Amino acid sequence: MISEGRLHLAIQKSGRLSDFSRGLLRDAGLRIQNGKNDLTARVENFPIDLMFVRDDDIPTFVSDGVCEFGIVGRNVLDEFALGEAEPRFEVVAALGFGRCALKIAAPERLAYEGPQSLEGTRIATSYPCILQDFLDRNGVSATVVKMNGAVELAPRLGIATFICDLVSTGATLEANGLRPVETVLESEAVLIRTRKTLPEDKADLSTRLLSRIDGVLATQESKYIMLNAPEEALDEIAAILPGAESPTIIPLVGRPGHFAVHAVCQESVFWETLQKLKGAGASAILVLPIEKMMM
Ligand code: PRT
Ligand code: ZN
Repeated sequence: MISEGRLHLAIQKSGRLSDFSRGLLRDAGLRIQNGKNDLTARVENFPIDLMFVRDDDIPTFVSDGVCEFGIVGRNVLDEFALGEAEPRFEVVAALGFGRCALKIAAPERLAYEGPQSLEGTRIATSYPCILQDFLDRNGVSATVVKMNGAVELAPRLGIATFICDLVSTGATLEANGLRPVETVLESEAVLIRTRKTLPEDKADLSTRLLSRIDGVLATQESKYIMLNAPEEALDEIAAILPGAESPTIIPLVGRPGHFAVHAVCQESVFWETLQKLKGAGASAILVLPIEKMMM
């Protein structure tokens, strides 16, 4: 199953991160073959094999070097890492999807005045290590009750007073008469790499893969801006362009003293930015998406 000379990347088989993980790899130009089995797939145009697994197994696979790379939520990764003497993986990129927060929640009517309100209570969670670490850092002693799912039911079942669970919209908490009182961890999907030393050919492939993924992440935020402006406005306009280095300035034919300004902006371009550019003297402002970028 593990082929020599190819990289191995573990992604979630099915769940909240699967489609986004596949989407990211597709945007990085990887053509994923539909394999004969549903555990692995070959990438046609890059020497990499994908492994489809439970998200909880991804940190182990990458730490052991079974897979050189993996995509997993920071919540799952931190829970794993807290149980390890030394991390055997490193986070190489935050991917901007799978965003959620691990929060402590309390029954709506229960008074909460900060972490000291947790003293001596029972808290149900699927993230016992992260929660224990939070309690230790806050000098609180409480009983951590490990549950593998349906954590939000714990207060109603009388298993615990508080819960510590992932929240994205907050609808689940609300539906169960709970309200968030503490944020323990902000999470999103991350790309991780094994710390095991790779042979030279695989190290080169890793660099190529990372450069493609960095390119995709950079283009998600980046925009190409084109505008026209009189010479006296150029300095002010250059200062407004968000995250743009050295814009290209081209003289406009037939309009002496007027220039076209082209720039790659590496931060979000909002309507407010366009209004400021116009106020500074810019006209014919165009904002274009960038399809590919390699720095
Ligand atoms: O089968 P496998 O073990 O691979 O999947 P899984 O069931 O363990 O994980 P999955 O697919 O549910 O989630 C994968 C990852 O998505 C998580 O580890 C997080 O990093 C991320 N993620 C983002 C979330 C959420 N948002 C999320 N809202 N994971 C879970 N939830 C759950 C939460 O536990 C709660 O039950 O959604 C509910 C709350 O959602 P809201 O919108 O009502 O607040
Ligand atoms: Zn899981």
